[in-house]
Amino acid sequence: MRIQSFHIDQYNAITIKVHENNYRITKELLAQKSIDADAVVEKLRQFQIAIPSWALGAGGTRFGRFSTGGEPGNLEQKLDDIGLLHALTRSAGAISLHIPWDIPRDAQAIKQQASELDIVFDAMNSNTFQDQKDQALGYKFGSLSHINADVRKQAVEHNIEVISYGQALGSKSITVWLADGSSFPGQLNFRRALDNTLRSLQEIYAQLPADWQLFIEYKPYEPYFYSTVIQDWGTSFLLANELGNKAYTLVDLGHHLPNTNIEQIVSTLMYRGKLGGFHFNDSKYGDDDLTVGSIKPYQLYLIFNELVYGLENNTAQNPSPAWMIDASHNLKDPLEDLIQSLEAIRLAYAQALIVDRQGLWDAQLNNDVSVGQEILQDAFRTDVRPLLQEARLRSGGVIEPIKAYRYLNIRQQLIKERGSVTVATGL
Ligand code: LRH
Ligand code: MN
Ligand code: MN
Repeated sequence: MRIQSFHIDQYNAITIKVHENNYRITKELLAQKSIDADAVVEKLRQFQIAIPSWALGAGGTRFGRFSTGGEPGNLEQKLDDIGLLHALTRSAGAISLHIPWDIPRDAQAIKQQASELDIVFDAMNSNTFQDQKDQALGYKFGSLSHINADVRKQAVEHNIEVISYGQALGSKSITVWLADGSSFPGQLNFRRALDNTLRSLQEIYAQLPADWQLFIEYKPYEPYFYSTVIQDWGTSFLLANELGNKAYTLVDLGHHLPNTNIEQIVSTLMYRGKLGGFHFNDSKYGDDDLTVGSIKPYQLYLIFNELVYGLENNTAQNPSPAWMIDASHNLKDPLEDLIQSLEAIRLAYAQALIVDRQGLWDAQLNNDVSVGQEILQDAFRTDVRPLLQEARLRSGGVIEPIKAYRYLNIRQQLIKERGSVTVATGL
């Protein structure tokens, strides 16, 4: 199924009057605070978020997997699904591929399809945390950090191959996430494992095209439960610094121990120009990969507050980070889930854009703690949904994507086209 502009118009006609009124009220409200709503809308229109190729099917847990039906069976169908998301929201104009889950067999055709759907290729992801069929050596005891040089070499070569798949598609970055670690004290020599990892990354980095970036993702635990070689932002930052100016840290929101102050990590990384990208998701306990903003929307907003502060005013040295979702689970329709994630990210961004920066700075200068909090919470408590709706409308999308998705019976159409028992590659 492809969404045509008459579908969009048909749905928007139902809801346009209510929206126009809401937008007018929001615009007046912001004008009273000397904020230009149209300027915020313009920024929202530009803001695109990459959809992970592995989140388009119903995710599983290690206990089970329940198909939603109509799931994409190959990369072409995944692109079509992102095309649907992008047509509705005008904010999902990128895909992040995981290799080998989504190897582009015919790069030219895939590129062509993506460009018809107005989708670009964001960071490529390598995978040395699973053994693949026909793979000579196993990753049970690590990959880039492995004690055996042959295993390291195989893992390095895989990453280099992922870069070349990305080059064929026009991607400009690769994300490396390593499961490497240990589950028992005594299993691993920490320093040796870190040193091996650095050397392996250096070999990959040496093959990185001049206009590419390498993102190093960290995670404290899982799949191993005693130690992880790249356990935190400090380790990732250390490696990125050693590698050079094309290497950056990637922050996955689910990869922190409970109560970690992620917004402060964001601020510190930007201070040194080393924040490369995000994997957005939400969690209550661990790396839960739940819908963005479903559990801790205030934390998400505080993260965007740092991002906007850094990007708009103070951090010329930090390139604009890659915005990617890394969420999937086994309850909701994955497309509805992704629409909700996109909305949550953009809400947090819009709220951060309307923070009274000067007022906040003055409060900080005066150590006026109450006013600082008031200012931050005032923006958070402002209903900015009409701004997002207006941005979508102006870009040719729908005012209310989830409602439109249901109104247009998209899942039913996909089930009709692809069948009701379908399995997508991914987690
Ligand atoms: C690891 C991770 C990493 C992987 C993805 C599938 O937990 O966040 O980004 O590539 O999940
Ligand atoms: Mn991730
Ligand atoms: Mn994760």
